[in-house]
Amino acid sequence: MPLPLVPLPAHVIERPNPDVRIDAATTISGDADTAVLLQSLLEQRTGIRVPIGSVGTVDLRLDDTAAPESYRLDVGNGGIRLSGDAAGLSYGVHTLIQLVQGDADGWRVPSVEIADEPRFAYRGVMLDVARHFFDVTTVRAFIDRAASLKYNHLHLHLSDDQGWRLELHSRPELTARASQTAAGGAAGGFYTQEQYGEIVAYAASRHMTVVPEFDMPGHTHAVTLAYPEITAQPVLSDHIRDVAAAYGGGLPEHGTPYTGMAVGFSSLRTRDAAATTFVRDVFTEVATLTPGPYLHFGGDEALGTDPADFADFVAEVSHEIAALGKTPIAWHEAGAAPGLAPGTIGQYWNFIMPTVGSDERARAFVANGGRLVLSPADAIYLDMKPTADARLGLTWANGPTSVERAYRWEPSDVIAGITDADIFGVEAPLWTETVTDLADIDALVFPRIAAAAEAAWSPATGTLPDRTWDSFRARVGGLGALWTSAGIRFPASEEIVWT
Ligand code: TNX
Repeated sequence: MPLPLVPLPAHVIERPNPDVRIDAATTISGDADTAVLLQSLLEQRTGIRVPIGSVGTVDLRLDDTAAPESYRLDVGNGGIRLSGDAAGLSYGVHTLIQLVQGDADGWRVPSVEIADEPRFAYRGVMLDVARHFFDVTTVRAFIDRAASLKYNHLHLHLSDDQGWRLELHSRPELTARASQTAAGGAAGGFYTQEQYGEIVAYAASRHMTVVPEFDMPGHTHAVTLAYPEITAQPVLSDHIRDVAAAYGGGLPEHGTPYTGMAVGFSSLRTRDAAATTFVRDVFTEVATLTPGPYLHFGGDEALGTDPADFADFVAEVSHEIAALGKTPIAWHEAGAAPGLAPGTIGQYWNFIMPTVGSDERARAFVANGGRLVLSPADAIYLDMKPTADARLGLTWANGPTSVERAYRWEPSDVIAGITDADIFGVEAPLWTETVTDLADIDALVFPRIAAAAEAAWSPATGTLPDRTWDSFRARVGGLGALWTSAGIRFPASEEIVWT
């Protein structure tokens, strides 16, 4: 049985030494922040509140010479020693807690030596808070889940046709008029700036950077409620009518809240000076609220925008964001624009086998000095149904998407000509048309969020004996008790070998 470690560490040596017991005699010493994290995770898992002191059986050492996000964990000879940089230490704690096993005598940690560091610098999860709104408590819970799998970015999709979810003092009408509704007729909501600050700070305490997105020029129907003069009339294609017929929500009407699930009908009036001012206002303000280096401006599915207008607009927005001292990120469609700010990061959301020129658009970001975040929809869109009979989720991305499909893909194989150096990282998005609360989030994202974490963190497929689907389904299967103790209501997927 492989050790239940997910994502798989870069180097693991299992040793024949005796296990280390976690019991009333256990103590923690060293780096204070990580000690508190370990104490709370150990208590959640074992019920034992291990004291923090100056001499510990578990010693946590900050090592400023360690590679970014790396750690070393040494379990044996009666003690546990962990070292790394600040982020690495917290990842090491999450590895350690995965190793804690219950037995007839209590709790034990097997003797191992681990040296670990991430393959990719950017490891993201996305939460769509526009289709449904999630309160700060739920976002914190989502952050905890992601951090436990060594993700380091939280992309918040803060605006879409169904609502605008962040208070902006420069544009008060957005939340005053466009925040109170959501998909399916659910109640909406928005984050005050103080609440957004709480999310950013909580994420930072878990070594996660918040990446805020305002999606444009499409996905902007909510803006019609606040600033109708800068938005176009909805384009009612056959797709929009089909979605309305299949899922309800009616047809979008300019200036009226939209609660359906169709995409691609709304657009800013990109050539209007007032739209340019709007864009500058929203990104200038969100930049001041966001300590992280990235601002995401969407750019996907702008089917209601003329292609030439689209190209000029996304180029202009990317330069606005760069002028604010931030790195722009856009969905891959924006790669079609010739004038993007150099270094703009592209987020690829087409399939593992690219279609309709999406690979060409992705390569354009790299040619322009940027890198790619890979979110192949048929593998790691966490909103796809996991099985045909699942209560929640969509199926458009060749769905349903099994755990095996979420696992079996290799980042460097997706786009021809793209190598590890061009790949900034991997992000697993959760769109929330069908998702309303934390129980729904758990039901859809687990265990596929663990598969995406392994693509983002672990060495490439095939480079380690355990970097295989068979090993993964056994390793995840050993994490059920840990997840249950953390309050995660994960579905008992039949693809996983639960132990
Ligand atoms: C496509 S992929 C979208 C979202 C939807 C999602 C549903 C992409 C960048 N946009 O607007 O919510 O599909 O799976």
